[in-house]
Amino acid sequence: MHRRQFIQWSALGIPAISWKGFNKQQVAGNKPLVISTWDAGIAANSAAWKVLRSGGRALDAVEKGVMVTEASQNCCVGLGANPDRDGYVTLDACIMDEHANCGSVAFLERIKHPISVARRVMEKTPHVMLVGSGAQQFAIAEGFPLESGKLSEEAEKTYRNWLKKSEYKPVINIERSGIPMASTVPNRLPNGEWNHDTIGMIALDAQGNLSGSCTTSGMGFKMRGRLGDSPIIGAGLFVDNEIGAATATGQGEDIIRICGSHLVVENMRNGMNPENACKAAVERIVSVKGAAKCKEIQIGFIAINKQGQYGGYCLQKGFNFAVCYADDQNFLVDGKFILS
Ligand code: SD4
Repeated sequence: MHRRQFIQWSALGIPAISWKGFNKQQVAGNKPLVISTWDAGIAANSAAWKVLRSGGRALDAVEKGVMVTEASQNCCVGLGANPDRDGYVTLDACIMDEHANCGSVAFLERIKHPISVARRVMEKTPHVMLVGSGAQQFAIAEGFPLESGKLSEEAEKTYRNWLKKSEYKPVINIERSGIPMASTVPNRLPNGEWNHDTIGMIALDAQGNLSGSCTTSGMGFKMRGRLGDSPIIGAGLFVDNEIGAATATGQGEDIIRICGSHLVVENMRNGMNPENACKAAVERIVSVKGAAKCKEIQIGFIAINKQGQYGGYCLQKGFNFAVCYADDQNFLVDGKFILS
């Protein structure tokens, strides 16, 4: 479809789709709408949806949504997650609203809700990003309690296991589809590894405004001080209220290299629907890194546009995302992938 035609159709409120490729993702008008990465996105979407269904602001929805994941001891995000290689959990998060206001924290320790600290950075400081002990000091000054710093039971076990070899393999887990998850702990593989460690969420509210959030414990057993894409505006998250919003998960170093989420939004600005915009960003990573090296990593992008269309794309089989646009519509979608 030509760009001009897309814009004309969109302006008329007509879904910019080809009938051959018809599916719900490409239908405009899913509003309000919230989507988020991975299976933990279902519970997070439910919390976000409560805000959206009552006419609330997308910004509140994306904060409340990912707080559920951050608070869960049984998840891969937040203080219950895997530590760095020195045994400390360090958290990164960012948030962005419909006015291009944004806030971010990184290398934050012993604070349960990094996403809320990121929002305070956005709303209460003249800055975008606070890191490390400065971010922690700011959080405490804002009334966030300082938590114990003790590893969760599961993370302690996994860390002890990792210490046996202490092998430094800075690679995000590739989801091994077909391997059943440990039944008691969602997102844990039976060998104790997390399946993934991030949630990115983007939402369109009833007023037609967009916002996004992204929060992570980063790579398990990373070097102390390592940051990925998740707290970096433009890499792990980007929102442009005229066009759309995108967020990323997977190997952060490669997402940063292409300013991934910003690229996805720019692709939408140039007329692509959300799915194709994500696909083109994944293709960019393959062209920068080379297909052979890409087999060792996973990257997934998800996006929504101003018209209420959504989509996602990833490098390898195994990535999924959660979509919610009605009380009874909160479901997982398997991301299409480019490597076979
Ligand atoms: C990072 N992008 O720190 C994050 C990790 C991630 O699922 O998404 N894991 O690089």
